Amino acid sequence: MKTLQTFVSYIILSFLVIGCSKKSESQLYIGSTAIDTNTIVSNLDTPWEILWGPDNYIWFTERAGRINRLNPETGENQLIVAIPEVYEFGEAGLLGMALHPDFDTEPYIYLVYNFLSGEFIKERLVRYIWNGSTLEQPVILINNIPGNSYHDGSRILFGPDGKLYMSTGDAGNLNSPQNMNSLAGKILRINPDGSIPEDNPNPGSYIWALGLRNSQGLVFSPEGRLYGSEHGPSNDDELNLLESGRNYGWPDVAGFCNLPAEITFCDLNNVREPLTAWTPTLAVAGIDFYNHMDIPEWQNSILMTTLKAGKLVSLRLSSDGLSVTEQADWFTGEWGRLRDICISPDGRVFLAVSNRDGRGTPVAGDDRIIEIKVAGPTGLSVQHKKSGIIKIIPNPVSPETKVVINEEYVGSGFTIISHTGQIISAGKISQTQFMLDTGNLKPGYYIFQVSGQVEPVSEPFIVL
Ligand SMILES: [Ca+2]
Repeated sequence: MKTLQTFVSYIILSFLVIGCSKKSESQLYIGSTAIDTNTIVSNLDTPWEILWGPDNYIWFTERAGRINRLNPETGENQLIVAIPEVYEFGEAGLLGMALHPDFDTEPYIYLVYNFLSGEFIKERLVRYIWNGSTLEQPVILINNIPGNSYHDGSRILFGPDGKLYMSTGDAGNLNSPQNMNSLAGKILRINPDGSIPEDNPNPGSYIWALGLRNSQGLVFSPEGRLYGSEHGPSNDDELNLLESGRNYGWPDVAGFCNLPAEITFCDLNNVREPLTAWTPTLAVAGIDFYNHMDIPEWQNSILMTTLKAGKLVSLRLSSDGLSVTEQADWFTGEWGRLRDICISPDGRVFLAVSNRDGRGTPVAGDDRIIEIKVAGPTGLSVQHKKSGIIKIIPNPVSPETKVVINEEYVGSGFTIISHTGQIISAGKISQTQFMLDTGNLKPGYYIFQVSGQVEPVSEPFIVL
């Protein structure tokens, strides 16, 4: 009987352990900051784009054509739709995704995917409407972009100017990146309705920057600068600061303008050199900007996933954003190929593992999405740890909302940060009570963050 009881207890205990899927799998360190890592969803196939939605869900694509909506708190994953037109072959398939910046009122989802046109692989940008349960009413915004089984890009994201930015690969044609009549090997800038912005650098053209080989990572910094990762050939992966009308050199230039022929080309063609280049290559993929206080080692850094090198690279930027001042590697070999990254408003980092993409060595449970967070309370719960330091009353806010803060913070600076990590406004605290100006904030989730003379603290608030 005792044996049976022990056995039953063991079974119950096993279920309890299995049930605690959110429990930390391993504790690691980022410099001196202890972090926990967790698999929040597993058994995926080549998750390609992961992004944090305004609904506080993670939205992600799988390359075969699936779009998913993941509850990051429970791990519950909802397959929204599978798009039958997607042609997955080699590197081709369903690639980038972006949500309209005013998603609450304009629930548009933008997708880039490869498809077959006769026997040729092409690429298109499509806009769908999210109806609360699935995607409907697809509208093709740009069709028949050159595609191939490799070098298709493509990341898409909205800029602070409300325009959609899209990277395209050279699709294996070395004549395309320098050809202004081809949309391949470019950064495109597009109105949300698919039309060409009037203020693009080349009138009547989507082309905003040229000379790219295969860019699979784009991010805007809080200051509004656009950075891109770029797959080099067998040398010279790049991190670029992308600017309107600039030429990034491919295929005439790889990496810096340092060979005689490259120097000549660069002088003649307004080439902007990369901020950093890597030889041997890492296979650089998705990037995001870390702007939280939880992990000081990553503050003001671009975090870059890599496929071949299987690590996360942090690239700290100078205060003017024009150079990389510090570079460090994290999690090398821990999970395998890393395809993309997103960061939650409270500073958790999520990585998409990509071992089923045809070039990896999948293990049981691959592919997966990994959550990285500081051990203990994260930014969202800093208020609990430092209860009483900042009070926002009432919250959700009203026109009469005031901030009450301890005396020791008078003289400190504060910032209001959006759910995407963008700094919305900043100011200085001159007294222990003051009105919070939220008049120009759109409905959403924000963080009131204080830093300066003493230990930084933050408090989330909601605008309805
Ligand atoms: Ca070079």
